[in-house]
Amino acid sequence: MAVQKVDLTKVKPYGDTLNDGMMQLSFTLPVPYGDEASEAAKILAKKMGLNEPSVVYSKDLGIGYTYFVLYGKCTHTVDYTDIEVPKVDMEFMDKYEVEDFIKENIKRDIVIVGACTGTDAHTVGIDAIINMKGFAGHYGLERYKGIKAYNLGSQVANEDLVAKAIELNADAILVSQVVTQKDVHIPNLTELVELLEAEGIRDKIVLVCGGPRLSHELAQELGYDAGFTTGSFANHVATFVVNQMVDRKLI
Ligand code: B12
Repeated sequence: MAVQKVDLTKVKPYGDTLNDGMMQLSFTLPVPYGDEASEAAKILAKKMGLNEPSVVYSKDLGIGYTYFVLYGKCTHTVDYTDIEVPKVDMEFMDKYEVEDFIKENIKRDIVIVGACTGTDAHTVGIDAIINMKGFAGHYGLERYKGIKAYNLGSQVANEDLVAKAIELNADAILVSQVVTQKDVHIPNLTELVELLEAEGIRDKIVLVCGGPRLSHELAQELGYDAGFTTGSFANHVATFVVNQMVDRKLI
């Protein structure tokens, strides 16, 4: 049987056969559980461009709310060949290459301070990057020779992070933001940039943020040097930091 070729200029979801458009959605509507609720879900799906919508599961959430799982055939396509995603575009070194790079090009220990800031209590992301044991087989920055890494934990106020960075004469600040509900991360990330500018140290520091719903593009828009997201490890951010230090003559 000949394999059907994918037209990357007109990509659409795949279920059973190529280009059938099949998608699964899950969502909640603020209406009481029942036939009318399912009908409302299907009407909504049609308006979203899903043909033949079918509610395959619905659950009464109580007090006038219903949860749905719905299948439908997407009528839209995407031109994949036209997509450009801004990202940190560099050859990433591994831990040992970063250590050699520091020894040869910076010739001193570098200081990195990190925290999950604002009201955000998610420590696991920043721990994955900084803590000794690292994440998914990638050691964290604490284990790197030539890097003195300080993890301040979560729910750290921007003022405290800046004070610690000044106290330690930090070369780089790493910020983690995991909660993005109601865009709560935007004013928080912006405030840090403003505080660093007010202290006159923004230009002397490599400033990086990261988190599952952050992007390099957003980070740059907010005044950060880079943004890292899901799938990033300590060696990625370490490569970026040491290169920035050399390129911007921060050594
Ligand atoms: C564990 C967890 C918790 C734990 C956190 C414990 C802890 N010590 O961290 C607890 C139970 C406390 C918790 C609480 C809450 N949580 Co929670 N939580 C999670 C969960 C299940 C896993 C997060 C995690 O640990 N991921 C693993 C790490 C390794 O991944 P990561 O953070 O993405 O980090 C990687 C990259 O993003 C990147 N990275 C991250 N930071 C940085 C920083 C830098 C500098 C760099 C370079 C890279 C980088 O590198 C990491 C490694 O690759 C997620 C759902 C999920 N499955 O993701 C929800 C989730 C994050 N939580 C969520 C919510 C809503 C909450 C609460 C608000 C719930 C509530 N109503 O109380 C509270 C928040 C409290 C607060 N004040 O922050 C939502 C966030 C939704 C949103 N868009 O904002 C999620 C997505 C669940 C959901 N689907 O609704 N949570």
